[in-house]
Amino acid sequence: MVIFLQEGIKSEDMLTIYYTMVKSRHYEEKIREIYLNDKKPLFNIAAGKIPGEMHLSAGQEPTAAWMSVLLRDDDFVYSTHRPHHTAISKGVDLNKMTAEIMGKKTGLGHGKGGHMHLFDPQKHFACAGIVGSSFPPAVGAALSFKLDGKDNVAVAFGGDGSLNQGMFMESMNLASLWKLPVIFIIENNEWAISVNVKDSTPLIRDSDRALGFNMPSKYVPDNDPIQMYLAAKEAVERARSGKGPTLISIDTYRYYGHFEGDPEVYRPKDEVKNLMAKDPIKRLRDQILNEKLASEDEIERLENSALEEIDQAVKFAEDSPDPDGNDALADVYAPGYYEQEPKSRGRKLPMYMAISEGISQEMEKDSSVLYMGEDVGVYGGIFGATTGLYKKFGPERVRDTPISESAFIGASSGLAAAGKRPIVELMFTDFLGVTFDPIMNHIAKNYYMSGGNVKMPIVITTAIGGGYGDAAQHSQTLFPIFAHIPGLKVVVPSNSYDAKGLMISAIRDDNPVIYMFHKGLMGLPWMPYPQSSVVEVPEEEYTVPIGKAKIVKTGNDITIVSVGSTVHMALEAADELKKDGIDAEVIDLRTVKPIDKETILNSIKKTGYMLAVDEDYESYGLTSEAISIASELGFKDLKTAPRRIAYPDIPVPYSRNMESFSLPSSEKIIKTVKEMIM
Ligand SMILES: Cc1ncc(C[n+]2csc(CCOP(=O)(O)OP(=O)(O)O)c2C)c(N)n1
Ligand SMILES: [Mg+2]
Repeated sequence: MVIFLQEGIKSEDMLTIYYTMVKSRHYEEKIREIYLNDKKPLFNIAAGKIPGEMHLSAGQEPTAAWMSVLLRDDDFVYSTHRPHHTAISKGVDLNKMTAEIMGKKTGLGHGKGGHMHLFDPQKHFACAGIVGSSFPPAVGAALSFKLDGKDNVAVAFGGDGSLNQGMFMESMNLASLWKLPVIFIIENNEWAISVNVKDSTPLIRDSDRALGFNMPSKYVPDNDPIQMYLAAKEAVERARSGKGPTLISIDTYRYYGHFEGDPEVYRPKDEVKNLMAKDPIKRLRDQILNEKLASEDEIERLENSALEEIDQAVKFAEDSPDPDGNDALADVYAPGYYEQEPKSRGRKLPMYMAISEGISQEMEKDSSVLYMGEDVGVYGGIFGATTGLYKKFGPERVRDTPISESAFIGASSGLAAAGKRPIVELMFTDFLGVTFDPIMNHIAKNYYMSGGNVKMPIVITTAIGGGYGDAAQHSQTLFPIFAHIPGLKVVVPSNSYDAKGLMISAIRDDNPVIYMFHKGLMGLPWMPYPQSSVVEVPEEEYTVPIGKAKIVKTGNDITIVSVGSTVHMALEAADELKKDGIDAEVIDLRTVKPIDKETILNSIKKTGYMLAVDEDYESYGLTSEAISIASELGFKDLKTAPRRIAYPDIPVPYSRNMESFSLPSSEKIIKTVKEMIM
């Protein structure tokens, strides 16, 4: 009893930790048995009751078991590709988790996520298969707690392999900077697949990483569940009392291979045997007996009860139906339709003011809306999208961030899961490269992988386009990179009316919306813009439906499909073409994804010709998509092959002549239209 009393640990807590560890261990052994059964030929991952890869965590139980006594259901946990012990420790529904692992309809994600992508919204647990990706969403959830004055904590797990990920460093920095209630846990099992931590990380102790972020840390040696509990207790208390984050690193070990089937050529054969000799469960059991916290019989009863729970969960999963093939099509986008018609015509505003007005009105109405990004505060955004918001809503809700796009854009998924409606600004779309993982693999897919249980109401605003000599890294458009990813919506306003309405729609949408504004349409005093982008904007709130194109000029002779900047070129061209007796119809797509096929097809039914015009690269781009819609679904209505004007497949050049040579223009449109129909 002495040790426990000295440390101030309640005996029932120790027994709960023991129970959790035993349950996790037996669970892994059971899952392994089921997984390996029927894997013929040996380790054929496509065969057997459990699809896919399997990463087991037997041996690592001490890293997580403390959660069973120190965390509440409403605390958040973000875990890794090796998640079962963490899920069990957080109290995730074992029936649904097992069903998910078996790919069943009754699973946590209805069979869409699988063992690396478990989401339990009741227990606020999530995990992911991208190494290092647990950290940004934990920062987001923690930010939400802090903003709401709650005493919750968010816990993020990562392996030794995640120690050198940018997402980890950026998240540590944000958490420390903003004093967020996050606990970062590094489970150092020495191996990242076959790479030993000595060959990846030049640190004496992983916890030393915290020094660079002015963050307190704890190092737990020897896979010790009690030391881990004590370290975590301090970290949880620190977080709950508003003192900020802690990094805990624990030396742990995994008994099985990186995945089931791993030939383990990289580690000495006797390593596991030596590790098992100091098994943490056995050690804790001995300690409990020595301290007389429970008798042998009581311990046996605990173990049997864990086994029973597991058997029940396996039975539930095995008895559950498989999903049908076409169930795959559900849960890509959250439903929800709203329409708010404008009541007045309003006054003329440039696009940047229309955008900030829309955001401002939504922020006033809905306290869950907040805006984060670089220079979005006092500065009002490099392109003015947040003009006036900082003054009105203050630094908490209009939040300047360090240049850490992975962390703050990644944090938006945690904010959304915790009930916020974040808007995050990627200053230039060209910077997408440093933050694509959170967008592509988490924000876009969490709703689907969770079987429609975790919504991601996030707006990512980003500036697009060239025409002002900013060259190859600040002038791109890149619609298709976003539009290609299921789960994302992509909107592109061409004028101030649409800009405000689409922004309000995007904020209210329960799905992630990429809001792409063209710099040359914003109406900024220091950048030329077409007068036709400055139109009347109603003062009150209204929506522009996402997924609905607009015919901005009706005509009978040819359909010009355009978006953003090219709408203005198309309108100018249509005016000129009139002089030659050509009556062009101009479609402003307004939404790139989902694209409005109906409006395109109805138009070509009338005109028989289609020209798609876009400022993005030609190959695999928006113009390719428009042409494929016309050819595949409207072929019978076409009098000649559809054509396109797009950016040539070259990086954007700097010098004026070269850039204007490459950009679409009204002259190019006029010339192509005449070639097509005269
Ligand atoms: C960003 C990323 N890079 C590489 C991988 C492939 N991969 C999956 S697990 C893993 C090793 C991870 O090691 P560690 O973080 O120590 O976790 P452990 O497997 O030891 O639990 C690698 C390289 C991945 N999933 N994500
Ligand atoms: Mg590892």
